Amino acid sequence: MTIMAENISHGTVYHNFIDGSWVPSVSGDLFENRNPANTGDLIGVFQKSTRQDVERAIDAARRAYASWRLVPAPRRAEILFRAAHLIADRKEALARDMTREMGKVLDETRGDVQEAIDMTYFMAGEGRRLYGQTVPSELRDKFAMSVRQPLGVCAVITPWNFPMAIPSWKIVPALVCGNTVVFKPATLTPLSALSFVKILEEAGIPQGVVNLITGVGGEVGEPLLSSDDVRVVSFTGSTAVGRTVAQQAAPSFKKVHLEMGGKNVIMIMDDANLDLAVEGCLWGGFGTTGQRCTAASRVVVHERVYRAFLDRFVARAKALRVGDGLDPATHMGPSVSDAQRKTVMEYVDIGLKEGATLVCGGHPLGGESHAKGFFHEPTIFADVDPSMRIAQEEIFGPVVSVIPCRSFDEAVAIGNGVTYGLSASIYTQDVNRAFAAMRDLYTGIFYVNAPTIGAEVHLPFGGTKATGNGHREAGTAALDVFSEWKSIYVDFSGRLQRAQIDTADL
Ligand code: UN1
Repeated sequence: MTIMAENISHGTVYHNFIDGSWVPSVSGDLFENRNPANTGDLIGVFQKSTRQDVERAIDAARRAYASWRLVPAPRRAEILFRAAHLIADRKEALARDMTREMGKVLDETRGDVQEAIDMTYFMAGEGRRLYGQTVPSELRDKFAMSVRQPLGVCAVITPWNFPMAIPSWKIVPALVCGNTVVFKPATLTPLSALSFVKILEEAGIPQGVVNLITGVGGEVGEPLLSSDDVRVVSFTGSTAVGRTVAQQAAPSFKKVHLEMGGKNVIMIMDDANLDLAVEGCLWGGFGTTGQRCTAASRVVVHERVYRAFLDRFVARAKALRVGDGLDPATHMGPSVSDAQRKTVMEYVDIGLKEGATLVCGGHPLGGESHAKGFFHEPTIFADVDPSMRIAQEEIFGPVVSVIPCRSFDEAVAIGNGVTYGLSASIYTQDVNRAFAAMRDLYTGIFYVNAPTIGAEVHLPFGGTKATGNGHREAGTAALDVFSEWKSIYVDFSGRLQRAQIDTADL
């Protein structure tokens, strides 16, 4: 069966991918995916899957694991290298689909696809490494080593804001380590997920090794989380859902990797290059319409440069053009959905009620040019108190809170004073301050003279506190999520040697 089932009057119907075939859900139910910049533009119609579909996918992945784990890792990696080539060949088309699907501007969707290419090449390289250790034994004629072993079926649950990059961060390391995958993408971005899986299929991934199930969170997620056959769950999304994932996965003792919310801070010191800081705050705050877990939604500014910074920041934010991400003149696209934009509007109300000063934006955009999408003005609140909800809670939209501070120490305290710990940054010319901040901000990612976004695939990605549960994805750290250690001792002495006891034998 082909990837596209049929072209019916209301759009192209796309299928699930189970056990090497593109198949409809047993439910016969479908859901629509529409362009958030123009809701008249139907991207496609996707399967609203049920427990039964998920169980079939898990079963296929469980069976495929028996042979995939024995494929030599360098051979597994060859398939991944081919996949990386294919993504690179199709980069422009994939980026255009992604902009239509979730709204961010083309430059950014090209970056998203590039991140998937980078990750796939990087992890394919790991196929010839996957290093373990060989260490001396404490006993004579005995060899000691540790090797990475796969775990089995991995459930991959991904968000809509990085529709190809984040799936690649999870699926590719899972595969190179020898696991099999059941992939449940966000309901808002099934097409990018499907294109990624289609490329893996074309690159030669064997039947059942990667399975894709589209559908609504609870219905598809619950059976994935409760199944004894699923051994790893890797989830990126909100902290509230992450908590549920951890709870549902606990009874079957799955390895759970959670990558959740952020309330990231840019700290601007009185010696900062202000023009550079303004550029960083625009990109960090309004890039991806503020819909990144790494978004710079708080800016803490030293009182000596507060006014000068704020004036320039507001002037530049007011000049940002909001519109369809496919239009090269657009700086910022829409919110991904009506619900997401409503959340933004609610937080604008909350900020006003809390007494923050609205200095830029604050309204949804309508009118002829914006009527068909979920557009909202870039919004800046000034004179924000660090305890306000707009300075504490993740908004996931184009809203930045600017907070004055009197000293470096106060900036660090405000920076750390949230429940999240993903990314933070400082703008300063003072190397001493830069190093102190690097050490003292309790986050998983830190930048100097750059905004809070822009992580590269070969370094660990993740956060502390309510952002994560101790794991990191990307970099070789991702291998620790998708493999576990086995320590192996080979005694070639021909006699019983007792560790810790036969110590006299030098
Ligand atoms: C996310 O915000 O969910 O560092 C991921 C960045 C991107 C990845 C962001 N490379 O902003």
